[in-house]
Amino acid sequence: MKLSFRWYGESDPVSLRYISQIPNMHSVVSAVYDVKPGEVWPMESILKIREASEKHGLVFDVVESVPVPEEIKLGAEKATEYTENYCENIRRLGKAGVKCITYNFMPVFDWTRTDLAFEAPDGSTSLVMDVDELKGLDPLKEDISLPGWDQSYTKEEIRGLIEAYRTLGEEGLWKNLESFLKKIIPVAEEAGVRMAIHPDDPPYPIFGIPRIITDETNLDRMLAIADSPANSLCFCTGSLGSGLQNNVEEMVGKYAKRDRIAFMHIRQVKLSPDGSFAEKGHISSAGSMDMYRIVKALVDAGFDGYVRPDHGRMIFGETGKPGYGLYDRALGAAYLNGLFEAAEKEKRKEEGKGQ
Ligand code: CS2
Ligand code: MN
Repeated sequence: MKLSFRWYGESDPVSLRYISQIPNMHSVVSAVYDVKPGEVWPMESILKIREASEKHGLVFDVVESVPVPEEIKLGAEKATEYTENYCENIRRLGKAGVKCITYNFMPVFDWTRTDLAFEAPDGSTSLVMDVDELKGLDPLKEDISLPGWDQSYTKEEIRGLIEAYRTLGEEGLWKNLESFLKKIIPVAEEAGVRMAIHPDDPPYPIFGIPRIITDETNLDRMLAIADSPANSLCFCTGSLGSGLQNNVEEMVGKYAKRDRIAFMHIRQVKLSPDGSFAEKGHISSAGSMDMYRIVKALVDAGFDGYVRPDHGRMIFGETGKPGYGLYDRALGAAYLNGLFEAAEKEKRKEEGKGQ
């Protein structure tokens, strides 16, 4: 595996210098943040990230994300032009040495939580979702805004988008995903890039808006649209693990064996029977997923893709972007290093090759 860490660019309070000090750190996961979704990224901005990473002995070979504009997801008039621009971004990133591009197909909202700084008894804070709090809300009736939402939309625009997606429905969204993949995957193949779709977070519809990258049946359906390693998953344990329907440990093994995981986001959640969940420290004992089993499944399948610790808690008094502080993600990285070392040694032993 290649250990990686998300970096939000020069304005990120977590510097590349700090990231490079984490043991075994290999790749920088970043993006061009000052270009609107749907537009082409200037080559100069892409190369700037590469140079900055190289200065610290790191490789810029993973992008998260090239956002898919709503027009593509909705199949609107501009979809053709924006898809062409998307293909151009894939070509440019491939030329700059990027091997993996993360994206998602979530309508309107990326991840959704009801609280970004829920305090645990130990004083750490993390992102949580309380399904009861969510149930009471209807963004078409009330003036609401949840943490994590794109603040650049006006309330009226959000209303319009929600209505459009409710009309489009699940099958309409599948159709638009299919057209998009049919266009971009051949381009990715040629550019030597693996496209890695991030699951919907949480993995169920919210406010009557369809969400389709949610469970095993739908992951199978998505991967079958283009049966190519360039059409792969960004397997986010936290996102899929927030769905009561998902057995994450088994799913990781299944897709890793088929070589359809390009990128692993590893994080822990504590899931309640009603579907509410809280993000936790990475270790298995803190939440609902067995991290050793997840890593073992990857190692046993010969996984050689990218791994990053996903969201962390805020600890040691750190302040910053919710989920993306340095300390808890660095602890997560150290823990993952340990799990991989153990699983790799175990595998060698099982194969009779000793330590
Ligand atoms: C998130 C997302 O869970 C995560 O990794 O922070 O913002 C994620 O980067 C996007 O959904 C990927 O497109
Ligand atoms: Mn993730």
